[in-house]
Order: sequence, then structure tokens, then C-alpha cells
Amino acid sequence: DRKIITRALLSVSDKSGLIGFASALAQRGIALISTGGTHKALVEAGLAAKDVAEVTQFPEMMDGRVKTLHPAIHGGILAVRGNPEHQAAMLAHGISTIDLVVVNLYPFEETVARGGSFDDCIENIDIGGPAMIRAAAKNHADVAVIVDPADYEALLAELAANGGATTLPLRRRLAQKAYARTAAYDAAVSNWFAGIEGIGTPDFRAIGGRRALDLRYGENPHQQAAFYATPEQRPGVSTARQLQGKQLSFNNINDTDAAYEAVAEFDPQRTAAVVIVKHANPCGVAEGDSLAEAYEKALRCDSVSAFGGVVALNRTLDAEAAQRIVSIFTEVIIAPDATEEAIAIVAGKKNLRLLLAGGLPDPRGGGLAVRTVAGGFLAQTRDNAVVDDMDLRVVTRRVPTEAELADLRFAFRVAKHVKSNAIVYARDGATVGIGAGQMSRVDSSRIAAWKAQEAATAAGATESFAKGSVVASDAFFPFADGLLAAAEAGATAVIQPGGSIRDDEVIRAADDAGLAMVFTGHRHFRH
Ligand code: 93A
Repeated sequence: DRKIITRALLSVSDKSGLIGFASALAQRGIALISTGGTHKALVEAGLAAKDVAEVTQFPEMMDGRVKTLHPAIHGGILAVRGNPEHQAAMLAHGISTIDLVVVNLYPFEETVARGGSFDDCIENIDIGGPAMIRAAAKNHADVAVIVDPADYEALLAELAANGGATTLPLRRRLAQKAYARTAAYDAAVSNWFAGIEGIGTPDFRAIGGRRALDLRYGENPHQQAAFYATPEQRPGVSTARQLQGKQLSFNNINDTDAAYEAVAEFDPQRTAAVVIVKHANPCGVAEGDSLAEAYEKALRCDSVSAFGGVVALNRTLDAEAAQRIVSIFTEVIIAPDATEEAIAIVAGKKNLRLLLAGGLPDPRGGGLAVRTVAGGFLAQTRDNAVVDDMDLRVVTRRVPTEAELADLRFAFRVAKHVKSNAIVYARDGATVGIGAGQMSRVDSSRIAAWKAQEAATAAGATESFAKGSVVASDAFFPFADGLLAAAEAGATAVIQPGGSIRDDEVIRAADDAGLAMVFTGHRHFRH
């Protein structure tokens, strides 16, 4: 199963590592064929390479749309080496074998991610590249295929160890990766089309995922796990640069994602914001003039749960915030960026993971949310509804004050990121009590009120933090009882979607209790 490489075709958009790799091939006496830009790069580096046009006896044409789509190329890749008929066809048509195909594709995903025009995206749909990749992978019995510069080294190592030959296990592994790449590529194209207005609902078959990171284990040590990257380039835990700390675990990635998606709801131009997450639920969220202030406010909500949590920030991590965050045990910090000083402070905690995402995800952005069920998976578009865009309707006699309204928006923003049933008490731009994941809304209300009392006790305050707060509910109150529990705890204003058949009853109860209440018309279930 060892196959000597005598001729290689190189056609790459991403030219990183190309020259070093091609030089090593040339040194082994391997003949090189390449397409326009790749050929130019090789020749400029002093390497002898043959232009593909010389092989096909056709010029590259139609803006490069047709360059390798020719029997002289595809016959050379697809011919079964030991097959006499294939040999005869090669001889008759002057086709020579190609034993190694090195292709990476037009940067379609990157073009979409940087907001390229429609025509730009269309032009970046690679046709010839996937054809060669699929052909080489099909014929992996004789041909090796590389779609990722990260694999250059492995191939060279194999050639060195086997006298210039590749082994079947490597060719199979490369073939598997090749089809994964073309599948993900086509999924990206399909999803892009789906996102164009008027096309209709996305085709959820075209999700596509590339095994990007093997994890030590899953949610529990007896479960295997990996991270799969989809073509979506949303800034966050999957695209972030990890500056330090242990390898991320399955739960770290899940929690960090929850934290970063939540903190991205806060426009960094308007306010600094911090979200602390435990078990995928926020246990403290706050905004403030500085990250340090926001962190202190967020921590005060539930400093016990924050121990061993994930901290997400919406602005560049600065020294003052870093100093405070490292003072308690924290698993992960994620921010768009960090100052040198902050990085140095975090470096004092060797295991603490510091992730810099480069930017914040757009809370209004599209994309898919997927989860498995027995025998399949559910897919839906992201919950990209934002309270700032909602028509808030005051339904009570009393209208909320400016301060209440600001806190109501804040609380509803947070409630979106708390598992249902979600009840969030907030005051002065900080959560003071969060009730998450209960089967009954009243229980979530009770838990949130109890947490607000606990937080006050821990801070040595005489009154519950719920006193003078506002309360948000991710879905309507089906009965007045949950609302009354909130009023009893000390909340003065309420934000909720509305839409219960008993809305009238609930509004009356709010009026009787002197509460101000607004309806958003949008529900934020999260399970
Ligand atoms: O426009 S294409 O779909 N038509 C082709 O025949 C073709 N052959 C290779 N694109 C094609 N390629 C792609 O060109 C490769 O997949 C690679 O991404 C790129 C390399 O072009 P260059 O060598 O000119 O930089």
C-alpha cells in the first residue's frame, strides 16, 4: 500500500507554508504542476514548476473559472494505476498520472464573513478545486490529497519515513478530511444562499461541521467529545485565541459560549458589562462605567456561585478588572481583547484560561442553533431578538420611571440568557437575584427572591436586594401568583412578553400592587 509520489499538482488560495512544502517536494525529485497564482509564487521562489495550461494545452480562461477542469488533469488523478484499460486511455490521450493533489479552496467563507458583495461571493465559489479534491480522495488507493496547510508536515514526515512513499492509512485519513472539507464548503454556500432575502427557510440539512478540536471528555468523564466547527465565523470561544491556561473542556466551552453571547448583548460603546456564568446560566450580570465596577456589581449578585465560574467582558480587559477577577478562583476569562498589563496579571494564575475573541458577536446576527433528540436533531434560527428593537407597551396605570425602564431593559436582556423558567431581579444595572431552570415560574420567582435576600445578607445589608428592584420574566405570567411573589419581594416594576389569556387578571393584580408593567411581545424561552 505504499505509493511513491512522482508528480504533484498544487493549486492553493491560502499560500501559507507553500514554498517550504513545495521545495521539500522538489528536493525529492517530485515534478510540480500548478495553477496561475500558485505557479507564479513557486517560480518566484526559484522552483521549477509546470503551468497547468502547459499540461492541458488550454489557457486558463473565463477569469480563471476554467483552469483545471480538463481530462489531462482529472484523468491523471482518477486513473486506476493497475488497470490496463485506464493505462491504455492515458497512453492514447497523452495523460500522465498525478499522485499528490494539494488544493485549498477559494476563500468563500471568509468572503461572506467580511461582508463581500453578492458577485464577490459568487466568484469565490470554487468549482475546480472541489472537483480535484473529490477526485483525489476517491482515488486515495493511489493518490494523496491535502486540503489544509496544517497537513504539509505530516506528509513530508511520511515521505521521509517511507523512502518517498505514502501509506494507505495516511491517504485514507487525508481522504476523509478532504470530503469533510468539501461537504462543509458546500454547506457554507447553501447557508449563504439561505440567508439571502426571499430565498425562504434555510435548508437545515446543510449545517456542515468540521471536527476541529478533540476534547478530553464530554460533559462527564465517561463521555467522548469533540468540538465541531461550522462555516459560521461568529466571534467567540471557538474563534478566540487562548493566551494561557489549561486546555478547554467540554463544559468550559459550553459555559464560555453562554457567557460571551450574553455579554455581547451590551453595546460596548454605551457601557462596560460583565457576565459571570456557572453551568451555562448567568449567576451575576452587571453594567458600569468600568469593567472593574461592572465585575464587582456582578459578583455581588451571587459570589458563592461565581466561584469557579466563567467571566465574560464586553470590552478590552484592563489591569483593574483583571486584578479583581483573579482574586477569586475563576475557570475562564473571555474578552474581545486585553491590555499588556492585564495579560501580565492573569499570567500569575497559571491554570486560568484567557481567551481573546478579537470582537463581539452580533446579538442580532443570524445563524443556527442545533440540538439532538433521539433519532435526529432540531434546528432553529438563533434567538436574535433584542429588547432595544421591541415595542414596549406599558399596560398598567403606573408608567415606569426612567430609572425603572433602564433596569427593565437590562433585566429582560439578561432573562434571554437564563434557562427557562427565567426570573431576573435587577437594580441599578445589575442583577440582584436570578431564578433559572425551574419547571414552575412561581418557583423561579421564589428562588430569585431568595437569592436576592441571600446576596443582601452576605453583603451585610438589612434589606433584601430585591427591595426597589425590577423583575423580568422570559415568558408571560400565566397567573397573578408569580407576579405577586415578585411584588412581595420588593420589586416595583415588571417586564414580560404578555400574551396569557389571563393577562387582564395579571394586569389588575399589578395595578392593585402599585406596580408598573411593560409587555415586550417577545418571548425568550431557552432550554
Ligand atoms: O474557478 S475555479 O473553480 N476553476 C478551476 O478550474 C480551478 N482550478 C483550481 N477554481 C479553480 N481552482 C482554485 O484556484 C483552487 O481550488 C485554488 O483555490 C485556486 C488557486 O489559484 P491560483 O493558483 O491561481 O492562486
